[in-house]
Amino acid sequence: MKFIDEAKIDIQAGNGGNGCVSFRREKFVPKGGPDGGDGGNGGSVYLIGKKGLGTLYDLKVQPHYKAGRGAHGKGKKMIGKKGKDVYIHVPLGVVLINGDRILGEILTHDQILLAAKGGKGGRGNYHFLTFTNQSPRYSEEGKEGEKKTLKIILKLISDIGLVGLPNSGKSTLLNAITNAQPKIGDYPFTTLNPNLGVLKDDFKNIVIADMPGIIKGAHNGKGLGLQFLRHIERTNVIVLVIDISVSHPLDQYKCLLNEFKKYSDALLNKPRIVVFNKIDLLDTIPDYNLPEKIFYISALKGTNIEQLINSLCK
Ligand SMILES: Nc1nc2c(ncn2[C@@H]2O[C@H](COP(=O)(O)OP(=O)(O)OP(=O)(O)O)[C@@H](O)[C@H]2O)c(=O)[nH]1
Ligand SMILES: [Mg+2]
Repeated sequence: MKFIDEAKIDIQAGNGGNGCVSFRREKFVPKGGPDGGDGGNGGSVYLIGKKGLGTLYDLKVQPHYKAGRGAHGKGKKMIGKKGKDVYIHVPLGVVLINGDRILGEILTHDQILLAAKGGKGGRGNYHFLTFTNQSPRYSEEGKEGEKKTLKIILKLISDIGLVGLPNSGKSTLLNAITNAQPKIGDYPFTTLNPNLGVLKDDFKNIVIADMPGIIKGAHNGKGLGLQFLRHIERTNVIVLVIDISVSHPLDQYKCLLNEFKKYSDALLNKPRIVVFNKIDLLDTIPDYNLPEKIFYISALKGTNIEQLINSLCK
């Protein structure tokens, strides 16, 4: 299914049913009191997190949701039936935005978030019985249900994010250390959408995300950049994947940190490790001095992959 990480939906909760005006009519009771029942509450619209989902594709295809209206009250104090609720299934990691307000986010399976509240049912006329008015001909109308246009964005939830310039070998590394089988190619921007995989031989089910390549200016939306920096925000650890076989490999390191810095401090301050990839193409391996923990690997040949996995498991 197509990877979509942003969608706009129109949601409408149900109106409440009207309260009823009615009077008791019984044999031998000439003047019965008021007995109009309350209207039912309108149905609400909820979002519910579903673990297996990984895209907002469904919301893009079907952007309109409407909950049921409450039924009107009836005589004999009968309450109108409540309107049917609507549950919209969303992947874990979505953020709900209404205008410039964040309404909430969904991070766990079956987590429910109220997105639009149903209108309250109106009260029937028996509520308005007073000493001075024994036969109230008044009842309340049901309230309108909330109506909203919501922006929904998906920020993938993964423990570790593989980040690097195009062609540095991120997807090859994901393929080497997880169950995922991403597309690999000897040209830039092979990966157009994030790929997720679960770390091999690990009982903790560590999820690793392979991101599309990042280029200079990504924070401004250059390349595929900005859209995907968002997905790195939620990872616990960032793995910078750097192609060591090109001249001046450290330029990649500087470029990536620069993009992080311009995007947000939060991204820049996330724990990270540095992986120099493609050492099989070198005769001698340099020894760089960086503040991060460093690994020298060949994702293609599997060199030093074990050590990297062990470190990621910790
Ligand atoms: N020699 C060698 N080649 C590698 C290694 N890792 C990846 N490659 C090659 O580098 C090219 C790019 O690999 P990918 O894994 O697609 O790179 P990527 O970082 O995912 O690229 P984008 O998705 O475009 O950002 C492919 O031709 C890989 O076979 C390695 O350790 N050694
Ligand atoms: Mg790739």
